[in-house]
Amino acid sequence: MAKKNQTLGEFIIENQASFKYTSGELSRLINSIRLAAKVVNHEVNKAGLVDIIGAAGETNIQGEDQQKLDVYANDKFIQTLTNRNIVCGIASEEEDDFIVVNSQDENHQNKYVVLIDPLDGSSNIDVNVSVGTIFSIYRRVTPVGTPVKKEDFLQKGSEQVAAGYVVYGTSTMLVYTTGDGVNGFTLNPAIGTFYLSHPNMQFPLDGKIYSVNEGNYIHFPLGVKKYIKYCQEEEGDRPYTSRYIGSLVSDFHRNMIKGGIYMYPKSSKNEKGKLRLLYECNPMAFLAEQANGKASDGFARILDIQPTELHERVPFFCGSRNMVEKAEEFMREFSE
Ligand code: AHM
Ligand code: MG
Repeated sequence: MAKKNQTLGEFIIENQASFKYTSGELSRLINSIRLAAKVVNHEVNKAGLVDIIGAAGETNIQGEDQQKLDVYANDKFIQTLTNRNIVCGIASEEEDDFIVVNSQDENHQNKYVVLIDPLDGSSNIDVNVSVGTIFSIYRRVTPVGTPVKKEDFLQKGSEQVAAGYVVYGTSTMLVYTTGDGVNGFTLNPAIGTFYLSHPNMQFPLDGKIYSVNEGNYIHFPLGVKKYIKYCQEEEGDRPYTSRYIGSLVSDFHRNMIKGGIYMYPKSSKNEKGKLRLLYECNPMAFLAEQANGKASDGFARILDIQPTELHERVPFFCGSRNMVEKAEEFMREFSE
């Protein structure tokens, strides 16, 4: 039972027993993500400041080059997850291939693999706009005690045991699910603790916000063009409002709170859209469904797609259930 003002640490311990595999391993894993998120948050918040200090010559005295933040975030998440010896494999947007974690534990008992987008929307960093980390967790399918293989990562989204994101926004939040609803925790930066601030988050069934990069309009499939026109029509509660940050985590987070749809369709430029199935769409789709929303590729459920490649892309329609269903209706009717 979620209690307001509970810390994330307390929440994890209290809810461990309700999770179907209760070894404590998943709890330790989420704790590691919490730790890495705090470290990355600290660095993200200094973006810009480092430039100011740099201009005064201080970074040169240290002899350190400013590391790109997405590379920094990638290193921190991988380091934290491997140092604590709790996963058997990691896949990341920043790495071409998956990483086999060599457990120091002789019996090599780790059961979970993690897929991450360490800093999504990182083109927003330079302009002080919110970015996020996305994570997805599976139980391995190959035998425990052996090095992980590709098939441990290429599982359908419906097999996820946990997923979540961190949004580095006006405040920093960690939002996650273990398949029993979605809960959001806000970081109190003064003491470095996440508190449960948004228990049992739910997408409103309907919404009035549509989020899509309309700069790509002429390249979109006809169904998407027609749906966008529908959103703009003067009728009933329409026109809807257009809001697009260009940072999936932030657009999703806002839509979950206010009601809305996020779309990254395929286009004549990108046959499969832009977003990656394994560490962007699947975790967001799992969260959406757990929050009473919906996620689709325009025709079918995201979580049912059998992945074939680590970095494969997929068209993505996600958010308030009625809105996603309406977009699917247009996609079916005007499919070319
Ligand atoms: P990234 O992983 O390279 O940051 O790309 C993913 C991001 C999403 O967060 C965002 O919704 C989308 O790309 C924006 O793309 P575009 O600039 O094409 O609208
Ligand atoms: Mg990304």
